[in-house]
Amino acid sequence: MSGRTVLTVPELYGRIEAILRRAGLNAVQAGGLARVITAAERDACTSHGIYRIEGILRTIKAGKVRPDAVPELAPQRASAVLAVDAKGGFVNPAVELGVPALVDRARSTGIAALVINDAAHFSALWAEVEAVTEAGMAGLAMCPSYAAVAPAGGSAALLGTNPFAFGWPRDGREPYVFDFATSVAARGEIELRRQAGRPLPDGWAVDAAGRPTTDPEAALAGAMLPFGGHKGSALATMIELVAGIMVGDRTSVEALDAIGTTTLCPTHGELIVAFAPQVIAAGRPGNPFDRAETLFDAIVGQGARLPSQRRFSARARSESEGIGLSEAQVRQLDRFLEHGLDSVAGG
Ligand code: NDP
Ligand code: PYC
Repeated sequence: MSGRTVLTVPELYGRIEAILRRAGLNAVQAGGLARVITAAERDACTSHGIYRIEGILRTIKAGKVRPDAVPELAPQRASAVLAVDAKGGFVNPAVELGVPALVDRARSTGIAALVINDAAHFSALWAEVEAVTEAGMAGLAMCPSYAAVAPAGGSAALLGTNPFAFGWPRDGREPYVFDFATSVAARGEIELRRQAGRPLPDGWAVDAAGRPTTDPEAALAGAMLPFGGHKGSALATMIELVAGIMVGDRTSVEALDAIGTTTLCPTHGELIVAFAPQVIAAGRPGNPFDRAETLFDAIVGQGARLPSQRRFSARARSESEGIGLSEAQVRQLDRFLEHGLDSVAGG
């Protein structure tokens, strides 16, 4: 890989964690963030990898996140509902604290929900559902973001890009996992295209006047569109309801009002649900895990690929060959480490 620097996964983690510590995050925050950013870069999910560090540093500099927060498992809300108060810090340490308690509970109740409140958010959700599948359970995760998406038939930003992820465990194999924005693409994808000077495909966005646009700049000033028209719009609305209003936290409109910009990480809640299939299917014919394998075989047997296969292949490649960074990426990471919060605008 000429012109590229290749780092092992632990080397990249070490660099990212050092940058975040230099920027003032405590060990709990820096560790949780460095793990999820490294994992995204390892899995070739560039829209939520090291590209996000600049926004994180700007969010810290703007005082919109608590760099010293230590999340707490809050008092139980109901037998199957657990809650973690992220205390205004980033969501990732709160997820790391809450998921082990969640799967423990679901093992006896069959289904349990983890509510996370008051969390700054920037990350992909597959990490959450993969952690649930590692305990042999199925998982769902969702959260609002900030108002950036027009509802189907509308023309102004109201809904978030609201990600939705699901995972199902597979014995001795990578889990079945999908994870996507309910907008036609993640906003990070539009920002990456703006930086690369690449137009958007038709149907992704409207400009500030509500006209269709393929210009990333105009799209960022206007509104993105939901995927699948009214279907994505309804799913995004459901996420506002159950992972915003129902968990007693901000909707995407409220999250945007609170930070005043889409260039910093919003603070809101997240909902993670764990299902123990063997408990839920108890007494019914067939083993749910074996039956799931029959379904996956039938999908792949038609020549279709399972979601996350690209990601798991990238993971295997990164683990054996390392992660390649461009010269510009290496320069940027060096600058972040040397100058800390002085390396980014705002404040
Ligand atoms: P993509 O459209 O890139 O991918 C969506 C999912 O579909 C992935 O699981 C992907 O697997 C799978 N997939 C893609 N192509 C195929 C195919 N041909 N056959 C089968 N499966 C396929 O995701 P988005 O751009 O919508 O979202 C990217 C990320 O952004 C997500 O991780 C999401 O959590 C995150 N996000 C976070 C937000 C936040 O507020 N924190 C807001 C919005 C998005 P694979 O990866 O293997 O290709
Ligand atoms: O990519 O849409 C996105 C996003 C919003 C907040 C974090 N990621």
